[in-house]
Amino acid sequence: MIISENQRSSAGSPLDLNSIRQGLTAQRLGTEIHYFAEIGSTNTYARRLAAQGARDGALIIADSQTDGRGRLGRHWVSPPNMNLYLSFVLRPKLPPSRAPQITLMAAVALADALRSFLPVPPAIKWPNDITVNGKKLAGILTEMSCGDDTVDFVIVGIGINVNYPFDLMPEEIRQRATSILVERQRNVSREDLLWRLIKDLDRCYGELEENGFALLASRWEAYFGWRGRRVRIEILDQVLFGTAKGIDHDGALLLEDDHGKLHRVIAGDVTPVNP
Ligand code: BT5
Repeated sequence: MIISENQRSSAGSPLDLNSIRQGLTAQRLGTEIHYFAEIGSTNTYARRLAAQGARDGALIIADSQTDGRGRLGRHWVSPPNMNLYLSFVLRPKLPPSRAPQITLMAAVALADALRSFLPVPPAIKWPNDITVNGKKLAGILTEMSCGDDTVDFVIVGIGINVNYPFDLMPEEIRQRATSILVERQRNVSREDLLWRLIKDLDRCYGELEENGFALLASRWEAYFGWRGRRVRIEILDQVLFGTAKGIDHDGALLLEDDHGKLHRVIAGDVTPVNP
């Protein structure tokens, strides 16, 4: 990415990881931290580290990304020193069929962490966006590697717009994106938010393994703003319309079509439509 002088001079300072390490009480997450001032993509690096045997909970974090990735080959805009770009290597003790629950667990943890930094509660947009007032504040990219009956590793990549001023957002995202700064009208400490996120994700990850998905699913539903709303779902080149009913125990979105038939949607892009 080419950064204009304007963007450079407006950027904040690099993350202070020592202050994060000092207060960290998480049992698994963040016990190994790899920091980069700039990287291609923290997810790509995390995959490589995981393939080389990185431990459960290893954290890769960067102050900017030159090739930040979204789903389906999309791009994640990642300017320096104002946002958070990070990936965790997880090695959950779950069968591969339950691995998709990791994305939903991460969304609950992320929404929990963001709550106290925002003037209004965040919402989850299935499956992987955190929105505020209908605009995208954060995204999650989960990538996994599974054996026949075990999950080898899951990479949970998270991008959060923190102190990202509206006028520095490129045209491609400006109308649909927001940041904590835009919502609160003042900067927040990225270190405080990161520390909080590591704690909340560590807690939710433990809950998923120990108590199963049911409780997390109900918390997910509480953040899901579109239950009962008419939505449009794009699945590759197919488009489906219907009413969002929530999620099932595997984390699939339940969609009731216009004939009353229930569909389980396991991947796709959802947008609300007016009734
Ligand atoms: C996502 O994809 O929302 C997942 C984003 C995950 C990014 C993190 S950053 C750390 C880690 N390392 C990586 O390389 N990735 C992860 P998706 O649902 O496909 O959304 C992508 C779309 O969101 C783009 O096509 C844009 O429309 C929009 N977008 C891109 N950058 C954005 C930003 N900074 N803020 C809000 N929206 C953005």
